Amino acid sequence: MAEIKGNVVGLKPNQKKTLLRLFQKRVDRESLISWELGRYLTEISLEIGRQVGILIDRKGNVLQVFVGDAKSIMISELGRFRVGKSRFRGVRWIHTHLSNEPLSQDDLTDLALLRFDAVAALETLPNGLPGNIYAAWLQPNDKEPWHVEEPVPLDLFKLDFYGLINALEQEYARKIDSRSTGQAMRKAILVGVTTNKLDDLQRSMTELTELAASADIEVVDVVTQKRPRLDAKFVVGSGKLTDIMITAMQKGADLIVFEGELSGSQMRAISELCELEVIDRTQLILDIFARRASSKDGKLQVELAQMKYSLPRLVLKDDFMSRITGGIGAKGPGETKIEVLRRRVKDRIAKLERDLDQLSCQRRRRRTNRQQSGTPIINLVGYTNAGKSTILRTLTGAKILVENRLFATLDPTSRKLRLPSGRKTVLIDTVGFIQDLPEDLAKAFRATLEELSDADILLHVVDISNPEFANQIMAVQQILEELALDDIPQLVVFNKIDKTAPEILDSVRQVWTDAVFVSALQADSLKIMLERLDEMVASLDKQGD
Ligand SMILES: Nc1nc2c(ncn2[C@@H]2O[C@H](COP(=O)(O)OP(=O)(O)OP(=O)(O)O)[C@@H](O)[C@H]2O)c(=O)[nH]1
Ligand SMILES: [Mg+2]
Repeated sequence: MAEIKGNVVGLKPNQKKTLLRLFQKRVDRESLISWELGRYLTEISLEIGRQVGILIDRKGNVLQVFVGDAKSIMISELGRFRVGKSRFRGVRWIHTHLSNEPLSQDDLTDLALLRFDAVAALETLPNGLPGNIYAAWLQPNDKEPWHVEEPVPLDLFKLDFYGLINALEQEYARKIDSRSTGQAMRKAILVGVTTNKLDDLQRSMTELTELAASADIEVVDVVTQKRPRLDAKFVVGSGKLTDIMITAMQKGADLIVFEGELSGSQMRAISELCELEVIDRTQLILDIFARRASSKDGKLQVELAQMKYSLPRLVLKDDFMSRITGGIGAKGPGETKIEVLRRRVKDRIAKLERDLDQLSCQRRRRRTNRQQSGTPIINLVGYTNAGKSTILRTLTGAKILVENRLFATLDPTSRKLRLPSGRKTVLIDTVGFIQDLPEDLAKAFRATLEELSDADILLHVVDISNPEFANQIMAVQQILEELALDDIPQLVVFNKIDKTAPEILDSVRQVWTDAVFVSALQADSLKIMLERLDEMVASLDKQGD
């Protein structure tokens, strides 16, 4: 039943009746609003001394009527007008002002967030007739999200509204389609919030951008915010979130990636509000790992990490759960759907762990054989993208993947390597490290990382051309410590000297006197590294005697 919404307290019965009669009004579909309807609105507004607003659909029907106060008006309960992402809402929002003022920031934000076809404010003249009309609509280019028309008196306002909206909507749909079909990359806004220094956050955002690229995600905007405290519900402030939503709409983003780790309820709250997919850094890394995993071990380990990550976050996704659990499996007495799902995930985790244990037994046998042969094992370790695989490839000619992305390598690869002295060794390449390695991932990759403990020597590869190399060294050392690998003899290899400024090289050489400096792309530069390895292997032999 038709009803007037908003600030209706104190209205006289005949005023309410006048407002209710708005539901019988129609606008022909070519125009934004007719003079007659405008006049009806301003007259009743003047009489009740409050703003009056209406929602009109594409056919020109009045769908809802709202009453505000003298200065403002709010729209509530829009849920049932929701539409797909590629379209506008098919509804325009027109309300009166009691004076001659432009659209407010709230009006424009509503336009953008609620994807109205248009918003307009109508001036109420002292005699109750309509004055100026202020209209605005969304525009699909990248400058401003909306176009605001110059105000004109309503009787002079001429606009082919129907034609305009159709054209705009087609343009929007084209933009959106180009990203959802085929090869086009997903578009994301990266969001970082900190209670500490913005500089530190900035560095993490740079790495997050690289992670996104490694997951084939195009970054359309990077948003950072410093707050005294993180918002419990949305992490960022609500004003910032509004900005993010508007930018997402403008630039066609369908994903928000948060730098920190989000709880299940935060993720859900944000994605429900924005109608966008929301993930955090850990999920992004898991996603990259999932795309890269090719061996049986790798796949099992990634799935295990994903399951462990999702277990504590399952709690809130009701509809998702009911879809999964609907009709499948026996439900124990008294068990709720969430418990059923959790139990399944736990079962799966247990199974994955068993499978991985088995694989790690097999590996252990292989490794024992290798150790018994007395061949020294040299393991490449280091920050992701440092050039580990490139070194292995240059030295052994191994046909392995080398790529300018984070986490190009997931599965360990080993090759025989003969040192200048003629000594035979085994050189192993492994998954790269990253700062704040997600715990679930570290746990899941236990088997892979465990293998490092067999190494006789660690070749710690550092990308010295990366401005963050010092922090990266620390991050790697910390992970080695956590894995109790920090007592294995280590040779620090500064790589990519071909693209590093000489001043930087000089100053690092002075501090790191035990390290070697190479370019993995130039085989010659690796000679000195091999000689040092020879020395280290020789001293291992002495220790062994
Ligand atoms: N200019 C230059 N580029 C290099 C050098 N070494 C490696 N690269 C490039 O750096 C990128 C990363 O090399 P990878 O060998 O894949 O690095 P990685 O350490 O194995 O990385 P992950 O497997 O992702 O952990 C590639 O684009 C390489 O071509 C070097 O000495 N100089
Ligand atoms: Mg690699």
